Amino acid sequence: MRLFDTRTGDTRELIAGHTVRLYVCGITPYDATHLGHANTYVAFDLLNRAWRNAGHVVTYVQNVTDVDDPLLERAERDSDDWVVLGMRETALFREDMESLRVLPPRHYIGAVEAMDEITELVGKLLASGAAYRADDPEHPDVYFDHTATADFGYVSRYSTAEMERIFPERGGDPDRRGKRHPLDALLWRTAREGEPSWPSDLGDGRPGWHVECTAIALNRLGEAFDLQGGGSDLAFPHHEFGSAHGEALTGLHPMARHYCHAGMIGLDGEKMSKSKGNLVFVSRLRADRVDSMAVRLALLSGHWRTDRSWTAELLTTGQARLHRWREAVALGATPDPTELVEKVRLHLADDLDSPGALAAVDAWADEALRRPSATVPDGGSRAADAVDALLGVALR
Ligand code: 5CA
Ligand code: ZN
Repeated sequence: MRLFDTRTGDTRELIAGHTVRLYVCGITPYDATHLGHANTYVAFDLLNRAWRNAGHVVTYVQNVTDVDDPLLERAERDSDDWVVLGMRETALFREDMESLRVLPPRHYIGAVEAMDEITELVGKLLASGAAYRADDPEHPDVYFDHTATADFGYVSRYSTAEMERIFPERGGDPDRRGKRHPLDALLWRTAREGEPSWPSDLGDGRPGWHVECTAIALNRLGEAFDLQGGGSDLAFPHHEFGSAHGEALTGLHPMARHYCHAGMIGLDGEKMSKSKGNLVFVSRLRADRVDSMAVRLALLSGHWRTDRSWTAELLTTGQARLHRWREAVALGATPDPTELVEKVRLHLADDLDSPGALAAVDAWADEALRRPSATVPDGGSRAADAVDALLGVALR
């Protein structure tokens, strides 16, 4: 399996043992799953399927950021209970993923249920000197000193200027008083009036965002796990700090062997994001009786790392493709799919080249629908099984 690695900036062989240890960042459940989220999970699902198909056992871990500022703010805005909001959106996410045939992770862990793991990790970072208390007697929050590990910035490979620009846009608090450096990231926020908090040796409070993933990943996958994944907006600061936390804890550099980031999906040219409100929800499409397999094919028609837009045309093309593939499979007797299956495997092993894999199935379906003389009786069902196993598209 060759995959592009954000950290090294090149496409390289990912040499995995029999068991592959995969961590993909989960949702912050304050709103429904849009096609941007879906694209990221479908991309890593493709990887999961390619590994399994090659005989690996994949230990897949994913978190749910079920307590964080965006969730609390949305609950406040809508006079909703943040716990109920999180539960509702998490349940909807799981339904959406199931409809898209995204294989569920082995461990699906919320920040709240991992609270003890998180506080233990923060305690260790404080004890080692990688973390410190903000110089603020009223709220002595715990921060991670971003200079605690050598070579900070190696995941995203952003310059200091870029990091300083992006940090406040993605949850960072450069102007918080009492910090050693503007770029330092929150590990533990001491209790505030009206906010949820948990008792701990650190004092009552709640966790910062990055440390949640470090604790959940390391405690289930162990040191130097194979791959940390998410959308490209997570490279910095989230994975940068997550890796630095892990490195400060274990002394191993880097925390994960590969860092992979899926491209951003926009709507008609603009990044799809909750704050812009230009969202297409998976659940909306489902409610409109759109076949989720066509949605999956529409997402897979672009390369996983490429930023791209969702358009009505993309979906129409996905629907037409699905129809054609199903017609071919329904013939029963079709051209021998052996070569097709091998081609799809090779395309996936080549940095998850889904457009190449789709084109190979297209060619096979075209040939089948021309009704050639050389066919095998079980061709259709064998092709359907392979397309389902490797691409997650059900054709029957
Ligand atoms: N809970 C954190 C990760 S620990 C979080 O980022 N949650 S999220 O709900 O905001 O995003 C979930 C996943 O969807 C992340 O991997 C994120 O990178 C990805 N994502 C968000 N917006 C888009 C988009 N427009 N296109 C592609 N992926 C996206
Ligand atoms: Zn995460």
